[in-house]
Amino acid sequence: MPTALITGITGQDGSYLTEQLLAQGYTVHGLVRRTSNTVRSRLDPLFHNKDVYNKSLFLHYADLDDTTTIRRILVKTQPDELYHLAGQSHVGASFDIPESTCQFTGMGTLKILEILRDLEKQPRFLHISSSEIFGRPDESPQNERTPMRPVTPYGVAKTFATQMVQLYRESFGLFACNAICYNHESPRRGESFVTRKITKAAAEISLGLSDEIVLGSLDGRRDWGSAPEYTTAMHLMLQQDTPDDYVLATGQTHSVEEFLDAAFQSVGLDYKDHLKQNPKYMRPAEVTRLVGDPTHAEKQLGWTPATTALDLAKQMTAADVESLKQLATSN
Ligand code: G4F
Repeated sequence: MPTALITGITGQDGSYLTEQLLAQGYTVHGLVRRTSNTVRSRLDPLFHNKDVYNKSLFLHYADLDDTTTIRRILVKTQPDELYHLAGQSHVGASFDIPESTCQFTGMGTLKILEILRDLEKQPRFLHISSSEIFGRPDESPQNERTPMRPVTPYGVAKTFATQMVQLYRESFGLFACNAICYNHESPRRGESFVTRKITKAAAEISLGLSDEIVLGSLDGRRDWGSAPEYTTAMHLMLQQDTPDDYVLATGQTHSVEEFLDAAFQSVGLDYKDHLKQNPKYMRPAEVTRLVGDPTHAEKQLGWTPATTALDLAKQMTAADVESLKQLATSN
């Protein structure tokens, strides 16, 4: 059975992809950062499963700038597929930490491509790119041929990485693909992203644990889809005969305000009774008109996004209510 290596395995996408690959009989290796905090909550069920951990799932310590260690792990594990999900992924934070964002998100990808170039057995490679590469595009919806016009440090770093993947595919013949992902969410989304921040606050307020939510601008519109649906498509990209880039999106946008309203309404609340706004959550520049055209993924991969943003608002709020209730009974 095939072997996969995943960078960013402890994240939202990494955890869903790991579950999907293990269910298909893969052996999965994951790179994790060495920190004193060993909590990896999204992987906990697999990590504590004696039939899985160190049988078909293995974790290895390596930072993205530690090329010697990454090369050693690649030579030792000989993966058939390499999913590169790791990197600083918070757009707002990238304005505060542009250097490390470019170092990990941009240069981190180039460093892996350079290692792959020298390997005898080259795995198929998938880079998780982002709609942020389009920034303020001239056309809507965007597809794989839309010119890149990033307006955030994160978007610039992702543009560099995306173009390097294309260059290594075209110049060095690597089987290297970009999954150009629009926002994709789930109950496992990090709590600093707006969707999860909203659904967690709605759940807390509905249970009487808090009374307010503090946000930045509500005007931004996003093409929000479901994370496990997007990781399914990521796997399909590496099963094709030839490498290519694919936009993963729903083709529909909603404003932050619409998502907020749907989440609060799902637990019988009016967000206007609880909202405060703070400029600290507003960004020096915002992307505009970002909405993806997933036609290429639909035709080539047979992939269709099924979950809408408003479904996600309800599902994620219900999951947050459930986990808060469980926490209360376990304490
Ligand atoms: O949830 P967000 O932080 O997501 P953003 O910036 O679109 O980035 C996410 O999606 C990209 C595309 O897939 C990824 F490349 C990237 O890695 C990440 O996963 O913000 C969404 C919107 C923005 O308009 C922001 O200004 O929500 C607005 N917002 C309003 N108040 C807030 C807040 N965003 C955050 N994070 N926190 C707030 O309090």
